[in-house]
Amino acid sequence: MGYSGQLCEMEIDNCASAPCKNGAVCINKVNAYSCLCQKGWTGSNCTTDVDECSQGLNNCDQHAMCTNTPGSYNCTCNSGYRGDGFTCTGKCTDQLLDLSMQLFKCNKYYLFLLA
Ligand SMILES: [Ca+2]
Repeated sequence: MGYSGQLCEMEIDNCASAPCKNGAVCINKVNAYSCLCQKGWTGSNCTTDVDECSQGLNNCDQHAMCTNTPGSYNCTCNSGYRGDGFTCTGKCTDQLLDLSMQLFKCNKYYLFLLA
């Protein structure tokens, strides 16, 4: 098995049926194949999503919430923070009113940052 042709001269392409999913690379072997999964996928055929959130494989900011998605994940800044989810900053820090005094306005309250 693993070969075809009268003299068994042709190796069967075990990747012909495209068994590797989600963009994985299929490597043909004698009587077998293996899949090189894209990032975010796992399993013998790369059909199992990696849960980056529960496995700690994400780069979400410490002030962000991680949401698992098929093949990837999303980061969303927590309430009170803004950014792209990978870097979240407090709302207060970008409402600088007086640099010399380090006086910030945080919502309707004023806040002195202690150096
Ligand atoms: Ca995922």
